[in-house]
Amino acid sequence: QAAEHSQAVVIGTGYGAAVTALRLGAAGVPTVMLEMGQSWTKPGEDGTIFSDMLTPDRRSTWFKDRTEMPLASFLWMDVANRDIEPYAGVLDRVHHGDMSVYVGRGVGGGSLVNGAMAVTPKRWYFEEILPEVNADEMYGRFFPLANSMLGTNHIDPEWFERSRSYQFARVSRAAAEKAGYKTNFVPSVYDFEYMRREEDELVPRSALAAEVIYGNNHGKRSLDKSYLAAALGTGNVTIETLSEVRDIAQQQDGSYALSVKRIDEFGNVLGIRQLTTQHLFLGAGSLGSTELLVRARDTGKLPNLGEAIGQGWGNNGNVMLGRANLPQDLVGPLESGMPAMGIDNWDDPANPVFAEIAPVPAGLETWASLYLAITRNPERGSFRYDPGADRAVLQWREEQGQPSIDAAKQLFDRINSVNGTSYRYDLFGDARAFENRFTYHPLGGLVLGEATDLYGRVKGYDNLYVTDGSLIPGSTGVNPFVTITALAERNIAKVLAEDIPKN
Ligand code: FAE
Repeated sequence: QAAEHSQAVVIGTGYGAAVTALRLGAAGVPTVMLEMGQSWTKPGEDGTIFSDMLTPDRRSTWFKDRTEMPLASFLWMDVANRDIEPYAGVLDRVHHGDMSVYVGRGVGGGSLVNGAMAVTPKRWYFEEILPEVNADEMYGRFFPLANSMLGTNHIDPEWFERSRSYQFARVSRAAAEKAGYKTNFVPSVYDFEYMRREEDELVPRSALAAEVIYGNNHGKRSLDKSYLAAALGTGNVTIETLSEVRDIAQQQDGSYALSVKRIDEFGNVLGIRQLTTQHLFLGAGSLGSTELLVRARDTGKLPNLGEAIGQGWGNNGNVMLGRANLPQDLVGPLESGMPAMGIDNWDDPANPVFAEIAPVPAGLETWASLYLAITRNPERGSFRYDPGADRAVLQWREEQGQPSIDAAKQLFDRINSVNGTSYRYDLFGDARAFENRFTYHPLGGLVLGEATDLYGRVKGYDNLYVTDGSLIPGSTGVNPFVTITALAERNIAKVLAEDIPKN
């Protein structure tokens, strides 16, 4: 069977991929996007597209027979997880020894499952992690462009103060402020006006109905509603789903040949498709894009790839923890699934921590305050190719997470001592207070300026590009999708101007 050809191919449909496809399509370049997950547009038997967190079904999880929630237990009881039928569900937890990584699967990538927090990093920190990127241009042009395209909006502070669904955040804010810490509202791509109507029971509930990590049926401006809708609207972009790129090779004429495994939603293999392209853009996320290039290098298909491929991976210093609230500090049974506030101690040189005040949308009083802390952990992991499994395996030891725990502990010890509270030890399946065996924020593996040039062009090859979170060197100091989006906008503007011939 002869290979099909497309001028440009974008692998994945997450943030980096979606930006790239839109800009290519708008410039008139015929572009095929290849996504291993499904398109989440068809309602299931219950009339909804996604399942919620309290009664997850097969749609929740990527090919597992049991769900794998970040909060493994409550009062040490295994109440969070459910047995399910293996299926091409929306959330994957990819296991790599001591670290597992949550990623979204489907058209929209992580935007389908994430908490919608749209945070622009502190400029001084951005300049530190990516010193060779022009910060004036990023903060003057590309961050504002990314936020406007993503549909970032801000909570009405007056509504926040009286909303039942943010009582949990007000309780956490009071505890942090009593200890002398500053809190900030965080912008979001969840529509706060919609949420307000949810609370008033004027519209179907989503954030207020325990929907977040398995997808939101309403309210969220995920990429399928923003960048990808615009990309399809150019008429030059098509998206092929349930299509996983397995191998990349270069042909004699310099073009790239891809092997694409096609499956149905139950995992039955339908075939291997061959596709060739002039310009290949990797947007499969930190794990996905890094694996593709580590595999291509170590199987000899792209032998000019260098040592920097697979290096510089970090978890954005993620660590999760819970505090036990005082008995009188009720948060109530209704918690918005979308965080709207963080404890911002990032500017403290001695102990920088940015802790998102996270919900526990359990539908009952939990007496718990939950946090996802982002810390400045200098530890980095790397990927090694395992030929037996044909997989790139992350090298990361549990001890490498310790600096994150130490930083979070310093901040929350103080909050606890000032407030007379303690940690929750019942949330992570055993008696630990700090969970650092998973991350929501995989970053790096194909670091900008190391594995690629300063615009994401892979070193050693022409017309081969990285667009996603794998460019960022392990840390952004805030939740990463705005940074990934803005950097992708900057890079594709350069590539379109210099590398792609005008039709
Ligand atoms: P990503 O969005 O991961 O997209 C990669 C896509 O490529 C996915 O759709 C994959 O299925 C697909 N793919 C992978 N390998 C292949 C292959 N070989 N062939 C074809 N397709 C492939 O990449 N960030 C924030 O800024 N704010 C938040 O509130 C937030 N909350 C989060 C909550 C959760 C539960 C999770 C999991 C993440 C959260 N994040 C948050 C992180 C954010 O979603 C993540 O940084 C971005 O999605 C990464 O964007 P990329 O473009 O790198």
